[in-house]
Amino acid sequence: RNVVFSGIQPTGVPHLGNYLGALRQWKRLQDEAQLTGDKLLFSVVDLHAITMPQEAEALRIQRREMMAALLAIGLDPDKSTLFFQSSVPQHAELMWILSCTASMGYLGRMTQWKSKLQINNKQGDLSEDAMTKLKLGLFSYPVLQAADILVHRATHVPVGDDQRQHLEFARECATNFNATYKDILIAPETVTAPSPRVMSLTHPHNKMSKSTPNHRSRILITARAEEVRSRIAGAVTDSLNAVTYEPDLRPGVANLLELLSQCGHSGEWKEEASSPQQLADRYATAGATLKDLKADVVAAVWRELDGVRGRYLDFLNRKGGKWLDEIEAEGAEAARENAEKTMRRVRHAVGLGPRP
Ligand code: AQP
Repeated sequence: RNVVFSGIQPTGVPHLGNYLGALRQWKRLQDEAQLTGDKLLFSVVDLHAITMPQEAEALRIQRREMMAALLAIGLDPDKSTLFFQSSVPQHAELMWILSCTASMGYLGRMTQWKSKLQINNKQGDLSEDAMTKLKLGLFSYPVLQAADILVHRATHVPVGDDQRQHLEFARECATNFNATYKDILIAPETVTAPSPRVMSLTHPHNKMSKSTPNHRSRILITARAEEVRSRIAGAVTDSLNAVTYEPDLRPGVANLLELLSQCGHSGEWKEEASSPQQLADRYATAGATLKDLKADVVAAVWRELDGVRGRYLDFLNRKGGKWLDEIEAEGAEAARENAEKTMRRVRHAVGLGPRP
């Protein structure tokens, strides 16, 4: 039986990039699990969120908002185990054990901490000042991510393309542990969504991100119809008022075509054209303008998001907020039970606990 695990940081309400890159896939896997019998665990990874500065009260709220958002896109607590990472202490415990066989050299080559600290040189060479700014938690983030996955004996991890490197590292952690102690941990497979990286609407060379200050750069999955329209209308393109698919030369237009391709358009030629290139060819043949393209993108994105906001607000406020707490508590209990099974074997293998 496959075990699927994935996580999302409670650093804000998810956006279209999170949704198309990861969450939509989680929902699809949940639907398929009715046939496959796969076990599914999805976590709001709050311990990861504090690798960057967070205001305590804001984080407390954002954890709940993220849980409500996961439920609003259709994750069902009867079918998937949904929980806060910090409710399951086995994640942090395994992280420590993995840290003792993880290579600093390997972690040093990871790109995420460099991009968060805006270190651009390839080797990631650090000045003394940067060394002070680089916190141990941010540097060792991939070890915790590996523990999240390995503690649940996940076989498949659906993530966005940007997480490939971390998944490779998680496999390395499993191999190191198994070679040092005992063959217990499972090296998981990465499942990337067919969606490539969704780019920022204001800076289409950067990925769409929750924590970028400019709100106009993203569309939240809880957006109202009017917000979707105004964000797409304001999306940065260029001065050529025709549709072509040239990701390097015209990243803004390419991003819109990718979004349309992902969300599916409803034009009469929808059977024949679905890839961004095919869509661009159709628009070019029809002599369409960027305004025409944008109108179709608005409609397509709205078809995906219609209804999410209503469900999100309902879940956040049900039983004065208590309903969400109950759902999380049940999920956390199931996740702790699952993780503890692995940890008993791990503790024994390392010499920290009795035979399970
Ligand atoms: N722009 C994106 N396109 C496609 N997939 C994306 N993901 C994130 N941004 C895009 C995928 O969403 C999942 C959850 O991401 P995360 O919350 O763990 O953190 P992140 O990748 O760092 O996402 P953000 O939105 O950019 O958050 P902040 O601003 O907090 O760093 C992952 O599977 C990721 O691949």
